[in-house]
Amino acid sequence: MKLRQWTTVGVVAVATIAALNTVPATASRPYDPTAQSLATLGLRHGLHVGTAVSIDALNDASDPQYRTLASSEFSSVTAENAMKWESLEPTRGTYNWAPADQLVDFAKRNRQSVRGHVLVWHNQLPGWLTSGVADGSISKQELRELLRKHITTVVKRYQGKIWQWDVVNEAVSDPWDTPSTLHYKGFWAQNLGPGYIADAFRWARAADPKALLFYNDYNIEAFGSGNPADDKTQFVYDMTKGLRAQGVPIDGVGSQGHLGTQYGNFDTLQVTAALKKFSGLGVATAFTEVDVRSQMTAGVQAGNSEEINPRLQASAANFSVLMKACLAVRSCLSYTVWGFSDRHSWVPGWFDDPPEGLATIYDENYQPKRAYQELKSDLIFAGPPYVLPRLAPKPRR
Ligand code: 9MR
Repeated sequence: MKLRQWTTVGVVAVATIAALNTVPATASRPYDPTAQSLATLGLRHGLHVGTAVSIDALNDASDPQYRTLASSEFSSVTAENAMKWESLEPTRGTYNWAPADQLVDFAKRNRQSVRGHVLVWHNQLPGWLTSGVADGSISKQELRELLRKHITTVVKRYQGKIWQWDVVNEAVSDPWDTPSTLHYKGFWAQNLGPGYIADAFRWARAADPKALLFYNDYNIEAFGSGNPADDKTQFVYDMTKGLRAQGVPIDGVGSQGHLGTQYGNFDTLQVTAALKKFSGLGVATAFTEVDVRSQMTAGVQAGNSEEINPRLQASAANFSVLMKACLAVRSCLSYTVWGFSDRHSWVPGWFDDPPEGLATIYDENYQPKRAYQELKSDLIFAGPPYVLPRLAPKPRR
């Protein structure tokens, strides 16, 4: 890795550390880091702490706390759905920019960075596109051109306003898919072949020379067997290495971080090792969609604390593992939660057999949970020599 390709985003951090060290610790009002937001505490390390934002929740006049917390606790925002293709172009040729524009304006007003999500994904595609391909009225050649046009249009519209783009999302299969040998899966790979990945990054770069371009996926928090046939992290690592070797402008790998307390998850050192290994390729890293769900047993639903407490504690521990690993690795630029309150989380609507929930850092009444406090503690207690300001790569040409 050539050092000049990296810039430090520590200037803010150094300034903030200086500010923290000289904070008005007056006798009447001693400085209290626990009273600071996650955003402020993160920026001590040059780290952005972000959240996915639901535009519906943002616009709900009866839910003002959502807006308050979204604007005050986080230094980065991601559109939970508003920048997906089906939201942007529900009718062929007619873009509905309003919700995505609103998110970008919200971020600007609150001095937040924006993670753009998502340019190429096999889910939440417009019906006209998938049915056109299915009935043969859209040819493969036309499909490729439609993808190029979509990426170019969206990236150009927000050029200069997006810090990190999730260019390609979830391109790789899981061990439970058929065939179980890991492979490039889904609509785009099936119709265009895996070459669409390199194309997408090149088209995104042509449309915005400065945004950091990310590949984003789940279940890549730590390495497993090291065999790309069954270790998704290794598969994504090899893919990234290959793309870099071909000169494809991929600047980062986003690890979503959707965890569950019922699984055997990872310890901080395993996750740290994975982030370090990815940084060895010269790419930035980030946690992009963190949440830690739990099974909502009858006992949990009945309010049984013996069942609730271990879940909240395990959830907090998993949030913390990812945060500590991120802090420990200078390439880890941001830590984004996928919604911040159990009032607005994709989990209960998605996992219903058995039901799951309790996945975020605030409860349904916007009370901070243990997970929130642990993230805060991690940010407060971190510092040199092990936790240093972030290092961001220069966008690759
Ligand atoms: O949180 C999103 C939810 O509101 C949508 O219904 C769902 C549709 O697939 O997508 C959710 O967000 C996903 C994200 O875009 C990509 N990674 C997985 C997230 C959770 O499913």
